[in-house]
Amino acid sequence: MTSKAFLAATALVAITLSLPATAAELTVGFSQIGSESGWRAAETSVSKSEATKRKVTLKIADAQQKQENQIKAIRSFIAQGVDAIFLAPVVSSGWDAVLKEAKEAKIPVVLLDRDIDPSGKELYLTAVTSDSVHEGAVAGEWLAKAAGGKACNVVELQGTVGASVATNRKKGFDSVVAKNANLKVVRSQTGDFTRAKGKEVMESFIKAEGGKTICAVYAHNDDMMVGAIQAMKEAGLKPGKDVLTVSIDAVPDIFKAIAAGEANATVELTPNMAGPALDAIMAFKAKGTVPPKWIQTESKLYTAADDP
Ligand code: GYE
Repeated sequence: MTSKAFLAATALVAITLSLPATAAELTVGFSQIGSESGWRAAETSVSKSEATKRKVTLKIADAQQKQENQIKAIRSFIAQGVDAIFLAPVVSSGWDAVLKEAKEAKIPVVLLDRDIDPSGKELYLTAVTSDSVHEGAVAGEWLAKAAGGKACNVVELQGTVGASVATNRKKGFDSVVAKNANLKVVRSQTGDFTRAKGKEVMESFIKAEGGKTICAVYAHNDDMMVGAIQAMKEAGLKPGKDVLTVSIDAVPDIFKAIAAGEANATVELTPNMAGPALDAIMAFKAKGTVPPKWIQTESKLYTAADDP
């Protein structure tokens, strides 16, 4: 081999070695919150199939709703040297230290379905989420129309305390209430996004308010509404008829309730957050393409009129 040819050959080897990982070689660690809702269970299974479609190895760690478990999972992903980390942050604050560790290890982080505080903006590559303030506003606008100007006492079931989606869905709904003097939120409490808590809190609302004075229930997710519907039925109320309902997620069980005339409206949220996140990571790894800071998914209202 001439020295020129040798140089060319070694250069080629060097180029080959430095080529970015192909999709088949990518391993992504996903710190998932848990399985508090039907929506979240769907997100987990869709994430698995989206990863399989793209030949990406996806390692999912279930944090059982605890931020400390999520922090541990992220540290373990860093130690394993994964190519990227997906994080569905249970609450919005307290991520700076661990995300700095990921950044130092040069592992890109993508947020899925919830946000972290703005101070952490530099610590992740992109966030795949819906506009959760808008979702709350869509729910509020539906109720404003459905109430038709009549005085309407609303009870609100909030999501997990400190979760971006709970703060934002409340904010969006409140902005509509502020413009409609007939709407009044008389009770508002967390139901932690679960069916069991949604039922329990609704029972306490009914006790405190006397069921008949409640005109509408707004729940930050469908699971809490399904629990609330149960509570209303047990108290002899007719959800969907005497009491208007609007919630968020569009899971199969709320459509069943809508079809049965026991719920009125839901705002759809796609469980496919991982698909766009994987595409962003693959393009980033292969070509250095930097995605937009926010990849927004759609939110759409469904009622019985849509015949879902
Ligand atoms: O709406 C709720 C879940 O973060 C968008 O979390 C997600 C929310 C979803 O438990 O059902």
